[in-house]
Amino acid sequence: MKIVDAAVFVTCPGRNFVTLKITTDEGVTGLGDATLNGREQAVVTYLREHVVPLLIGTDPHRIEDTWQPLYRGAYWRRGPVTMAAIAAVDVALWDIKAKVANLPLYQLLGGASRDRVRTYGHANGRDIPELLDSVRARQAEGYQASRVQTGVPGLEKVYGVHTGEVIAANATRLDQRALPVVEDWDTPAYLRHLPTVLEAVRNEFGPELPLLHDAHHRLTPLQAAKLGKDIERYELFWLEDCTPAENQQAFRVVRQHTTTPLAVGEVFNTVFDYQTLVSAQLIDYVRSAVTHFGGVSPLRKLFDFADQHQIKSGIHGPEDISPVGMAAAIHLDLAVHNFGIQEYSGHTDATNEVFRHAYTFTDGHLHPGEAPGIGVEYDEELGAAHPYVPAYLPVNRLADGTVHDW
Ligand code: CS2
Ligand code: MG
Repeated sequence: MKIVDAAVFVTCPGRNFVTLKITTDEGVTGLGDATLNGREQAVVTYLREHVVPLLIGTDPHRIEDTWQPLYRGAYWRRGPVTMAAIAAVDVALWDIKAKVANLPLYQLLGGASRDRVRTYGHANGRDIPELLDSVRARQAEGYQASRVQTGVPGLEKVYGVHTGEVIAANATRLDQRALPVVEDWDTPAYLRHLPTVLEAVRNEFGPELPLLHDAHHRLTPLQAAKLGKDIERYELFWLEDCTPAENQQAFRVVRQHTTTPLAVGEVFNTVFDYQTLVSAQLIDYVRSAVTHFGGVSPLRKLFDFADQHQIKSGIHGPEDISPVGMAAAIHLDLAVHNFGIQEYSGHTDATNEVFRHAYTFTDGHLHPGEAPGIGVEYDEELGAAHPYVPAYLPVNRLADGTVHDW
């Protein structure tokens, strides 16, 4: 079997997605997600100019022997653009291999280790009453765990909070604009406010509801340590991205002050980003997505490394991971031993029409389905009807104008 074509599609059914489609001489095709939110065209060009020419004529079954040359042969290895491009190839080749075997991908990854995949949804509100309504709305949709994010008194535009209830399945993300929206931030105000938010949620929903919170890289290590300690009594499932994690040593400060479980890694793209965090037991969940981490092949290796330290998976799954990337994640979630939880925001109706998928969401759990491959079909005609729309992620500034992590 040989690869005879590899096409890159960009579509925007509510938000931009980049999809790679590899075609073999026997007519079997495979899909990969190459979406890098806010930098999509960089990956499109990387694939079309530097990767596709290397794929034509090669054997699609040699997944590892395709991945390694793309990683090592680039010389300038790692990074979000490179690893998103490699991820798309890796997933497309796994899709082809599983289709040829006439098996759903999870069967090639060792088979099911559980019956279904537990998820968490996004609950958000400008204020506490709106947040409580949003948690109830997620529960009504079947979610049995919720990430909780609110506005901060005195701030106008805060991460994770949309004016009015934005349910990803039916609305364009408000954080996408032709130029970056400027959001505002005040760490002391946030640190004072979050414990009151969690107190209110626990009072309303009790101690059992798994709650997650994303600090989105905004705290210093000491601020993260203080917050982790201040909210211990609310027993979060995890506190995510509490401090920028490029400096892995920073988590030693956080870890020595709090037992709040820590999740990190959605912006990581190779195992080296985790080396100290995992080997020194500084975190509890690894967050990378198939799409940003070079594909199923390396993410599976990361989970095995994490498992040696009793660290679990928590694959990143907001709506800027396409249904292709989501499907690949769910197959991996079903198969790996050290599964933790899967983030799942759902997608717009228009997205689910472009990307017809076999995975299902029932009672807060996902299942990849039994379709051969990853179980996704891309409708090229419908996809073309939603042309690319330039869009950036927001930028964050403090009251004095200083740029801060978004
Ligand atoms: C967030 C993401 O879901 C999360 O945990 O960190 O929504 C993140 O803001 C986006 O993926 C950025 O594109
Ligand atoms: Mg996050």
